[in-house]
Amino acid sequence: MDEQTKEMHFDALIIGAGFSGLYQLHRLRDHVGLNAAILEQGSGVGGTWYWNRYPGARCDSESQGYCYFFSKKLHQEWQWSERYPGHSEIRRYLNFVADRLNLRTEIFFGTKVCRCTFLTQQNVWHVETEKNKSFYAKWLITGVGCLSSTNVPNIKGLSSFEGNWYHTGQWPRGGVNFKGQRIGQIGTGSTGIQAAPVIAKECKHLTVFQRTANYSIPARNDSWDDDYTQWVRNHFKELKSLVQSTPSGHPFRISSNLTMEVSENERQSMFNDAWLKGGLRFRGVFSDLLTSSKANEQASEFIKSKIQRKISNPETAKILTEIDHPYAAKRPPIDTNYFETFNRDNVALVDLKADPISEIFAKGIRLRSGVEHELDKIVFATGFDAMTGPLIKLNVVGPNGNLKNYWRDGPINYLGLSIPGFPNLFTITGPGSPSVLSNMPVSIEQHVDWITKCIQYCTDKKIDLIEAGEDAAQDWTIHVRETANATLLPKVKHSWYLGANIPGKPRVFMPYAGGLVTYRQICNTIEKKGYSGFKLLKSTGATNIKKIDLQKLRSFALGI
Ligand code: N01
Repeated sequence: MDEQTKEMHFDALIIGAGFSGLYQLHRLRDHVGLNAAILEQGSGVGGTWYWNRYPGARCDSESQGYCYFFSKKLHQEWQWSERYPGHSEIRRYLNFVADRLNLRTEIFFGTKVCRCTFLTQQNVWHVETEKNKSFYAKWLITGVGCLSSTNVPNIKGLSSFEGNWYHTGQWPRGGVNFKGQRIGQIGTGSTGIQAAPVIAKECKHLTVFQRTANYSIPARNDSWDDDYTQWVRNHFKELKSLVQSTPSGHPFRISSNLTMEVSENERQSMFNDAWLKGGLRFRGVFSDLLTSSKANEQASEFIKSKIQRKISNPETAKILTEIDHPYAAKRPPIDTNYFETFNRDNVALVDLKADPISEIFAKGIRLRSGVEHELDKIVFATGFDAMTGPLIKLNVVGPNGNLKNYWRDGPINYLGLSIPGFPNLFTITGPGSPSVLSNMPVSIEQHVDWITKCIQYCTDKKIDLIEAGEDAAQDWTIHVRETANATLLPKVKHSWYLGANIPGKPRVFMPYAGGLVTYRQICNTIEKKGYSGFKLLKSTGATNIKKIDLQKLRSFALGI
C-alpha cells in the first residue's frame, strides 16, 4: 500500500506483519468489516522471520503445528518440506498466506512506528512513523512479537573493531560470507546453538564464547515425504484439536507420568525414548519436570551424560556441561550437531565464566586474563530485550502517561492483552499471556480471535472505549507471578523470561505459565461475562487511573 497523503484514517491499525498482524488484518477486515491496515517496518511480511535469517535459523516447533489453523483451505494447499521449518520456508508460507488472503493491499511496508499517542478529545490513536507520516485509528493492535528488540551487549571497544559484526536477529538480507574467515560467536542460547554448527562448516575458524552452559536436545530434523504431507492434510481436524488442547499448543501430548513414580530402569528407558524422538517433545516425557526439583535433576543428569558422550575432549565436555540451572527453566534449545561441532579442528570454546570478555579491540576479543582472540567477524547471538522491549520501543502514550513509565517495575496488564490507562489498545501475545511458553501461532490465533470478538462486541454495542480495569490488571499480574513461582522457571540467573538478561530491566517473570488450555478458558469466561474486569465506556475524555499497589506487586517479585 502506498502512503499517498500525510494523514491517514482507519478503524484499526495493526503494527507488524508477522503471524499476528496478518491474521488480525484478515479477521478485522474480512469478518468485522473494518477499514484496517498494517504498519510494517520491513519490506516484506514475516515478522520475526523477516529479521532472523542467521545461518541455521529454523523453528523449534514442528511444522505440522507451526501454522494457522483458522482455514482448512489454506492448510490443504500448503506443503512443508521438513519436520522443522527453516526461516526461508516460513517466510514463503507467510507470503503464501498474504497472497491467498489478498492482504498486501492493506500493508504499509517500510513504515517504522516511532510513537503512538491516544488523543483524548477524539478517542483515537495517533500513530507517527519515522518518516513523519501520521495515521489515526480507533483501535490499535500490536503484533510486534516477543523477540524483536535485539540485545547487543554493551562491551567496551566494539566500535574499534575493524571487522564486521552482526546480531542474529538483524541478519543482513543478502547473507554473510564466512569463507576463509575467523569468526567469533558470543552466545549459546537457542540461536547460538542453531548457528554454530552451520557457521563452523563455512568458516576457516570459529570461536564460541560461552557465558552459561546450556542443555540441548537433538532436534532430529528430517524431510517430509508426500505420504506424510497427505497424512497431515487428512488429519487437519485432529491436529487442530490437538494443538488447542495441549498446554503448550504443540502437536504432542505431555505424559501424565510422574518422574519418581516409575522405577529407575523405566525412567532411563523413557528418557531414552524421548531423547530419540528428539526436539521439544523431550519435555513431555514426564509431567513434573518443571514443578519438581528432584524430577528435574533426573532429566538434567540424563541430558548431561548424553552430551558428555558426544564430545571427545574431556575439558571441553566439562565446560559444556557445567550447567547452572534446571532443565527447561530457560527456554530449552534443540540442535543439529551442536555439541559434535566442538570435535571439529576449526572450532574452539572459550569459557567466559573462567575468563570473561574484558573488551573488543581492533583485531578481535580480549579476555580479562589478557588472552586475545583475533577475529575477522563477530556474531552476537545474544538474544533480545524480550516481551516488554518491543512494546516500550513503540513509545506508547495513553491519557495518563507513557507505557515505559507505567511498566518501570515490570509489565502490568490484564490477560497480557490490555493495559489500564491505554484504551482501545490490544497487545497480541503480550507479557502476561502464555506466548513464548507455547507454540506461537496457536497462541496468536487465540489472541486474535479474542480481540476480534471484543472489537465486534464494542462495535455492536457502540462502546467508545475499552481498557483493562486496574484491579483486574493488578490481580492478573499477581496471578502470573504466583503461577511462575509454583514452578522452577524463575530459578535461573540470566533468563530473558525474567528480563534478567538486560541490565537494569526489572526482574519479573513475564509470560503466563498456567498453560494455554487454562488461559483460553479464562479468556472465554471473561468474554462470556461481558468482558468482566474491563472498563467499557460510552463517554469521551480521559480515563482515571487508580494507582496500582506496587508494594503488593513487588512482594511477588522473584528474588534470586
Ligand atoms: O537468546 P538467549 P537467543 N556476554 O537470550 C549470551 C527464540 N528462538 O537468541 O545465558 C556473553 O536465549 C547468553 O548468556 P547467559 C527462543 O525462544 C526461537 O539464543 O545469559 N554472553 C546466552 O548464551 C529463544 O529462547 C527459535 O549467560 C552473553 C545468549 O547470549 C529466544 O529466541 C530459534 C552476553 C543469549 O541467549 C532467544 O534465544 C532461536 C554477554 N554480555 C531462538 N549477553 C525458534 O525455533 C548475552 N549473552 C523459533
